[in-house]
Amino acid sequence: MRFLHTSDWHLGRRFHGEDLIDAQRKILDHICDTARNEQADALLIAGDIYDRAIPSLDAVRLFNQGLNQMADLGIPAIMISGNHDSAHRLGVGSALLARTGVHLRTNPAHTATPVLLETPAGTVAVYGVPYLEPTLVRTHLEAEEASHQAVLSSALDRIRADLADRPAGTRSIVLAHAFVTGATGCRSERDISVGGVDHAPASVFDGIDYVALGHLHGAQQVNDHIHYSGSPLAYSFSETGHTKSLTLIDL
Ligand SMILES: [Mn+2]
Repeated sequence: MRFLHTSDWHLGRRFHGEDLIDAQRKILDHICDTARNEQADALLIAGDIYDRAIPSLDAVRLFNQGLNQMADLGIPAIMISGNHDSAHRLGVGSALLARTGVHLRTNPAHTATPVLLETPAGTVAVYGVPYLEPTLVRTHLEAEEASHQAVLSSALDRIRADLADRPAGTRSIVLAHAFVTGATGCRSERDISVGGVDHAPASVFDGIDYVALGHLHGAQQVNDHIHYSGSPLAYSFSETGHTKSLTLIDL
């Protein structure tokens, strides 16, 4: 089974005063064309859909167009909110959109409720972990402390518990928006540190077959099964050396 992983679209972002909306429109076309041409079974979008919590009208129009394009693909799209998104605003209508195959996971309460994909090669449970702001979600997730490691660990414990109840052979994918220890940032990610710590160890994702990460704008592998797709466009001069890409995964 094949997945197309992308993140950090930052719709509405401007670059030193330049409007990027046309470039972003072309990128959304390219993402949908690629999903179609590569016969992906699902599209994974790991957060920072918008650049701002209150996006520009042009950004909202483009997102609306993108939703229609994704629904027309005829494959599921699973999307989470990132630290730049307003989870509540992005998540409006998510139950209705799910009927079209576009699954917006923006509520931490739904992290352990997977989107189940039935493919000829078997079942895949796809879990969407929206960006977790430690101080806001700590209580709900019953985390030990308000840190990225603690809240992600709690969310992943719930996911592993759900997975343990599913039939043997069920494969798992987690979407998350986080800074994993050892990965490389650049100048266009907003600081998410809490008490001086902005990262969580890769071990929080132990037991998951593929982790589709967002947040860092450079495409990179943390290890065999944990990847950042990176942003599809450069959003700062610190990204001059990046080769922008989408990540195609055969699981
Ligand atoms: Mn981002």
